[in-house]
Amino acid sequence: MDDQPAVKHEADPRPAEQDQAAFQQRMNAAGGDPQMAALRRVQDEIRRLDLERHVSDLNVLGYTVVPPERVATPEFIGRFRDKVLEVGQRRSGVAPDLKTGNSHTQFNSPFGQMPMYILFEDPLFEQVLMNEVSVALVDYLLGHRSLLSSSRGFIKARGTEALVLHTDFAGPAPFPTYSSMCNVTWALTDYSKENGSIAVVPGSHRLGRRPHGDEGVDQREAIDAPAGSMIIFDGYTWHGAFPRQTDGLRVAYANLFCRPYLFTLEKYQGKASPEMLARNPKRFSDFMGEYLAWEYDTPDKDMVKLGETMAAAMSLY
Ligand SMILES: O=C(O)CCC(=O)C(=O)O
Repeated sequence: MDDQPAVKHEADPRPAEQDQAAFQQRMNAAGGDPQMAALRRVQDEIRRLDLERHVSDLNVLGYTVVPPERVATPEFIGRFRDKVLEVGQRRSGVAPDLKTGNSHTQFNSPFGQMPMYILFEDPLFEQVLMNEVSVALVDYLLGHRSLLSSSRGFIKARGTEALVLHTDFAGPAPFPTYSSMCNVTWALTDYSKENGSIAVVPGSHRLGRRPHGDEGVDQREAIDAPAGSMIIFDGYTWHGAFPRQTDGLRVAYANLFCRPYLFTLEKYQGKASPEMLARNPKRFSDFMGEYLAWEYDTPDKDMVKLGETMAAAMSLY
């Protein structure tokens, strides 16, 4: 990658597939049960990266905020924010005015300007996807072979309407007792209520359904987080956004993930170039869904690949 990785924990240095000895050790410890071995791998990563507090937040609150110094350098966050703004400008023809925000008052939507499907716009977004804190917490919530469902930017100015509370998970209630989707949002400018931060209802992920009417509005909390923070929430957590009341732009980027038996919001399978696949760890190709064997159109389906897909779909971790 010519764009040098600046994310501290840039890539998982020991994915199970590349470290056969560690994998074999876990398999032995798990009595040959691949699901238990996967659970151990997830646990090892949480411990190695010292993420226990964030796992506890995800369980109790349904969201967690990882501080900037744990995820990336200020230099990387600056480049990241500029890339999102660049994509926004390419998509709309509007040059963003980060200082006044006047460029974006025209995007009259609670989402502001929301360029979608942007992973392929710059290799920097691959580094974001493979950030090892993000990978470890996504693997904890959705298992180690979950898929990237969407990659999107948010550029919002003053006056943006409040975004109503919703869940990202779109299935029927009651929701499953395990997580099905999650959202990893990077705040690329400072988040506060006045700045139009995400609004969350702590603990709402446990209700297993989406809010009815105004339910939850009084329990909304703003996320106060400096630029560069990584905000991770369960797909069942009730969330929205406060209206922005300050000048300038609120810039953010979100990767959404789902379990491998769900449809992704955006199409990734078969879309990453061979160069992209080659320059990234294997987990990247799994995020793209390269291993999946759904939707086959031949009578002589590769049963090994189908078995691998079924095992990934059934694995809690
Ligand atoms: O960041 C925002 O303003 C909206 C976030 C949101 O609702 C989402 O990503 O699902």
